[in-house]
Amino acid sequence: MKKKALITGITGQDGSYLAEYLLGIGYEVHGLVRRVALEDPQRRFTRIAHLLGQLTLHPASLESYPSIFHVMSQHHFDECYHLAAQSFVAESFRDGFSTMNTNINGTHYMLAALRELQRTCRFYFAGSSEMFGKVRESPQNETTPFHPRSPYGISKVAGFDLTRNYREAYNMFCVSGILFNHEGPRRGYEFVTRKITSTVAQIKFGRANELRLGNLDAKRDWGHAKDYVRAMHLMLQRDAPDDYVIATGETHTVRQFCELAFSEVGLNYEEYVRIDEYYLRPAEVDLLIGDSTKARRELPWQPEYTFRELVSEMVKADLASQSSRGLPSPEIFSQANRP
Ligand code: NDP
Ligand code: GDR
Repeated sequence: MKKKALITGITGQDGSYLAEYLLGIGYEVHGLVRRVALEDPQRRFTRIAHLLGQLTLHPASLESYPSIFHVMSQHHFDECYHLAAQSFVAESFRDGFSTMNTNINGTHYMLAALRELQRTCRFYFAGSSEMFGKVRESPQNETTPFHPRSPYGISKVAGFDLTRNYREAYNMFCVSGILFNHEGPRRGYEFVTRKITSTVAQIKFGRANELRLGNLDAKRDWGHAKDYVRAMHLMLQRDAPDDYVIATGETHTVRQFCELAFSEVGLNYEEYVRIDEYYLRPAEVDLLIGDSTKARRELPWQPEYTFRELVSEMVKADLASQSSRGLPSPEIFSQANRP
């Protein structure tokens, strides 16, 4: 019998890689998507376009418990990966209320519907290193206290607590992955890595002449999303539910990311990068570096991509896109968001 998995956020970076991975190991894969996405598949399903014939998609809203309940009442799932979220930290400062609503209530609705209808379905919650925020120790592991620095981080701590509470109160198999930043060619254009690599490609093709960024000194533990979705699956294969930190154990500054990305095309980042205060955050997470010893020992899991390979793959993919068609500048998205 094929195992059946439900993925929320299947149209996002991780959802698309996870769907691909699960299909590859013989799962039947279902996804929850917004109704508007079904009405506009060409634009909304770009990351899963190549998988559409193999997926079963259900319209549902994270803001509506009945819509989630309805899907759960129609199908039995072995595993549920709850990835859908307002995932952009900067946006959570601009609209903390909708971030909280989607990320906290959405998670609660998923858990409550499972409890009501499918108690044996294993549940994965997409926790985040942003929960550590103003870090109390380095590197950060499963016992490091949380000190979130944004509405997004706060919403993820609430989701983590809800997930743990369903595990403890109702004896359900509910786990959180505490994943550090993970990237790849399918990353959204507003996140700093993709903003850098897509602009590097535009500069190389003469379609842009500068890259406006905020804090170049922030340090992140960046891995590849393909490696990280394998860890999500492994967490649901354990005998007992538990939470795991997933990270490379290396940290780099935004500046170092720029340096490497520009050097991939033979350019010096200092000639193109400009500091724009608009991109500074009201409260910053200065340093993240994860200790994934527990995951490496128990799942067992380890990343395959190096930092250098990640940057190189992202730059090459954006160069290929630029050579085949013009992409909108990431500045267009960001400018549209300016108050
Ligand atoms: P993306 O932003 O690429 O994808 C987010 C997904 O959530 C999209 O499918 C989006 O759907 C969906 N979504 C957002 N808001 C809603 C809503 N109101 N109702 C229904 N669906 C919604 O995120 P990632 O793939 O990068 O991340 C996946 C999860 O992992 C997120 O929860 C994120 O917070 C978390 N995370 C990510 C990390 C990373 O470095 N990537 C690290 C740690 C945690 P649509 O396409 O319709 O907008
Ligand atoms: P992050 O990712 O906030 O860590 O959250 P992001 O790529 O947005 O920022 C990383 C760091 O880069 C600095 N930065 C800029 N960031 C953006 N987006 N744009 C800029 O111009 C810019 N200049 C500097 C930021 O200040 C920050 O320090 C990601 C998301 O995927 C979350 O959903 C996830 O939970 C965490 O990673 C782990």
